[in-house]
Amino acid sequence: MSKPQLRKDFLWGYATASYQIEGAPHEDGRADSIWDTFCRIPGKIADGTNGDVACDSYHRYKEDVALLKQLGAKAYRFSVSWSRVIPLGGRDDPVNKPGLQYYLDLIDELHANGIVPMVTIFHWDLPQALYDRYGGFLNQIEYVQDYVRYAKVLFEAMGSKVKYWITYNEPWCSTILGYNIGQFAPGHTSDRTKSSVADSTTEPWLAGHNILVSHGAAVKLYREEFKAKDGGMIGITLNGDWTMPWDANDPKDVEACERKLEFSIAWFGDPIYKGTYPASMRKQLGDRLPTFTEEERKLVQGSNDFYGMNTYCANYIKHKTGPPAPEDFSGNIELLLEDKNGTPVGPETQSPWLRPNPQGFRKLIKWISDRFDRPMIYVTENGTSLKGENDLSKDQILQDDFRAEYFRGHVNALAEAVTHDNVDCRGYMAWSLMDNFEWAEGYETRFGVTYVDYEGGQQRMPKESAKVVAELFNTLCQA
Ligand code: GBH
Repeated sequence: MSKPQLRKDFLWGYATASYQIEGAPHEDGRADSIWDTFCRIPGKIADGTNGDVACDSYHRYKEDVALLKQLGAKAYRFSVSWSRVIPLGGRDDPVNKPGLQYYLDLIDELHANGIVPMVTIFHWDLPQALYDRYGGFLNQIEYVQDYVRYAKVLFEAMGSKVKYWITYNEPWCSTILGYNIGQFAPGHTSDRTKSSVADSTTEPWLAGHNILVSHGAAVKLYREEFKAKDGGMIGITLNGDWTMPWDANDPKDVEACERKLEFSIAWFGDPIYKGTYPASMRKQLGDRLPTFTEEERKLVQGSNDFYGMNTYCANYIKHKTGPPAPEDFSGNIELLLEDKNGTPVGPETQSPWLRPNPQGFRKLIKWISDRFDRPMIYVTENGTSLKGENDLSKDQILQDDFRAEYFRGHVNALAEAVTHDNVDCRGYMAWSLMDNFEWAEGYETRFGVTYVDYEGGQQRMPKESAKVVAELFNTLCQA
């Protein structure tokens, strides 16, 4: 068998997201997003923090770009804060020039340093004004038009300089964590101890549907008015992790694994690649899952130029007996970290949900490739936290062998999938360029290949893993 390798022009680099790094929430006219307001509610963020300062990247983007260059990155995936560009968010609301300028400057700085920008249009930080005005995602008529106009502002301003567009980061998180469990903004859940509004049994499915339609509408606009002259590609980024049966000898656990992948990935992927929701979801959710009108289907089906893949870990899956709970969102399964024999799915990290499993990565990328008929794939996030990292001294943090080993395992698994499993993968963005605001976990959990000294003047210091990532790609991308 030939040696695993990657294309010579393979695009590798690092990812971040606006609310997690920028800070400056009220500078130059930016208005609140749903994450600014969510962080103010006591108890929502583990360490009581927020993104008010984060990595101060609004003021330090030149340092960020210098860092990328130092690390040898070929690309940088960042996201745009909608409420920085259009503070009130809506299609008739004014564009905030200085806010937009920040991203234009960042893009120019990237180009000046030979780094390819990959722009995520939406990474969870919906303008608060749109939530207040009409409930955000839940109002299709208003939301789709507002999203498309926002996207248009970006295409017009940056289109000539951006070849990679991502409409949404992980709609599963915005919908399930935001509208079912309530762990993420805007915190909707049927659990009345956590939220006084909302219905977990219907809202996530409606929100997901409207997100898909708005994605399709933005792609249509891009293809009709920008693609020919700007020559870029546009796609969506979906998250999902590999599944393995809790009891490999129980066909019901094996089936449950497939169902779980459908509930997390094919929920969005099937409409885009096949034009319908997965049968397993229709069966369990009935008409709580919206149906595509012919017009909606035309917008959504075929709307990916590439598939953006985010994944971190794997899970063992055990089928549940008895009917699914009405608020169930995973296909009536239990998600477990050990199998029947007590074998852990991977070593512990700082994130309770994250157990690294490199071979699971290889199987998952093949599953995605097979299910969606071999799309061009860009891995848009992959990375790990490290148990207790935040409690270590700076010198110890810089020696992050566990993270380095994670990247060795995953990047090699990727090269195997490309070389032996007929997967068409063109790029890989590690999560993350630097430690940053880890949402509901605050700053306790670090995901960076670069240490950020939040208290010591925001110094950025590359960890061992940053060196390893560069070595891996420099070795693999020679073909
Ligand atoms: C990504 O999501 C995000 O895009 C990125 O912003 C973030 O910093 C990064 O991961 C690291 O977390 O607690 O059992 O409900 C990753 C996908 C899916 C991971 C939901 C956490 C929570 C599972 N996420 N999951 S649970």
